[in-house]
Amino acid sequence: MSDTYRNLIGGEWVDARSGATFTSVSPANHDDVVGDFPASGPADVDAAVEAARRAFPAWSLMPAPKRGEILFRVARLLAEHKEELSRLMTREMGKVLTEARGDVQEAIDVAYYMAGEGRRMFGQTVPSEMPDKFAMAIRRPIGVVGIITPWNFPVAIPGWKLFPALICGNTAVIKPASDTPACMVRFIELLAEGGIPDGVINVVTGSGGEVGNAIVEHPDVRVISFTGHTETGVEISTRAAKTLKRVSLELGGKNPIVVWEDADLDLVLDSVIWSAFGTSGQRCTAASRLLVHRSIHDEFVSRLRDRVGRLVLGDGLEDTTDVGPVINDRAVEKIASYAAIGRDEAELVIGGEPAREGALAKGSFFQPTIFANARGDARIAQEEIFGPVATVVPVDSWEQTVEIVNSVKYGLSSSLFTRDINLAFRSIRDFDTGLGYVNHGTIGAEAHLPFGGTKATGNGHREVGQAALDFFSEWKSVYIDYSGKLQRAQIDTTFVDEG
Ligand code: UN1
Repeated sequence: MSDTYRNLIGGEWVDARSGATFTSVSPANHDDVVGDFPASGPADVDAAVEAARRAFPAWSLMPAPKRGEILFRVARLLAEHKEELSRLMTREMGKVLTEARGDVQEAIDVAYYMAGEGRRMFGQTVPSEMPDKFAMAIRRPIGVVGIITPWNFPVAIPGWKLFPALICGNTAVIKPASDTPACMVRFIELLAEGGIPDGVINVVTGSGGEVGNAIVEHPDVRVISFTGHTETGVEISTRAAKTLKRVSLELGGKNPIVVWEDADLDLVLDSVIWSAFGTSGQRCTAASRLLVHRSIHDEFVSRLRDRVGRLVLGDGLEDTTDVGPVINDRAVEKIASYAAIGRDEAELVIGGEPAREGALAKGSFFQPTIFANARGDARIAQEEIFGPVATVVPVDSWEQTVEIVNSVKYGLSSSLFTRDINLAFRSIRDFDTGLGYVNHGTIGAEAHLPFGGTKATGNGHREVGQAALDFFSEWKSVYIDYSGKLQRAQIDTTFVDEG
């Protein structure tokens, strides 16, 4: 059964001005059409930005604790609808139901965290260098923010971006990935039901070229927050520079799990399966490189082959499924092309092909795949594949391990399995990534610590936690002089060294 969905502009659910539509289909079964959505364009974006601009004064002047109360209500509503949203997510983008529930939970966690910020949102008060003068820095809302989100976390990531933006007093125009518009529309319906006023959040569905670019180039949009491919991030940053926007980019990863010779292999195997094949490997944080001490490489590979061979591919709504589909057939082709490259570069241990047996033929599936005995500089060990493919690279020394960990262009997540406390601390110091794990895989970041990476993973910003408040607010430093006379900073003070 397919449904017709609309854009949300200024509190009204409306079609695209052009009347054009596109469809979203389930990656587990392409015959299952999830819905029809507006194929919007720049005119729709203009209307959405105008609505957000009009809603800004009232929303930004509402006391932040009141905005927080609305977010608490939103959090509770999301929790009540968790199962429904999770099922829609699995249907629309494929991840298994347990993981879809985790995705919705992540948005709930951020909603609660940011709701609480309504009563904190700490600024800074510092002593002035002058007598009878007060000094502080406060956070101010910025204005209309543009949010462009990916399909792999279709509820969590919109929540990561929207909730801090809203608690800081901004209004938003948001565009979902073309593969997951239903998740976005349903999520936003719940936010509206929770009491977010008309015009504070506006949703425009459509392509990156038509809708994304119009948001990025709009002169009244002051901030862009984007998660997606590195090339798109560079393009967005370049376009946004013309209107001097603040831009936060969360881009690719090529995340290593390092397995040292003293590691607990049972724990490693559980963690590798979860980190490499969860969400069919389609997380920015997925473990796609397994740097394994040569002394245990062969044992590790053989045990991993057994575990991977038992993974059941299928529709994520079925309890028996371990690994769902990938997002679409273009993804299957891209992963297959990397598998072909991998066959020349390394030893194929298991998988390596699209999966088309039985019911799988109706969807976009790829076999969980392991390559072994690869070099650290192989393309499959350097480039982001974004699918259920992990490459094992044997390592001999700690120095070589650090070099290989840091040899990729990305720097999102890294993990080390060892019982050696000294190596554990060295990994935290020396692995050049924004997230570091010890005796835990590369996925599973929590909502209240900064999320993001180094190098080509982004442009230096961090999401969620306190860091998100810094991104979505403007500092204003305030000086109140109650001396009643002219006091010149840096001039009228006597410094200790001057007697
Ligand atoms: C992403 O893949 O872009 O740590 C986000 C994790 C999740 C978030 C992933 N909490 O894997």
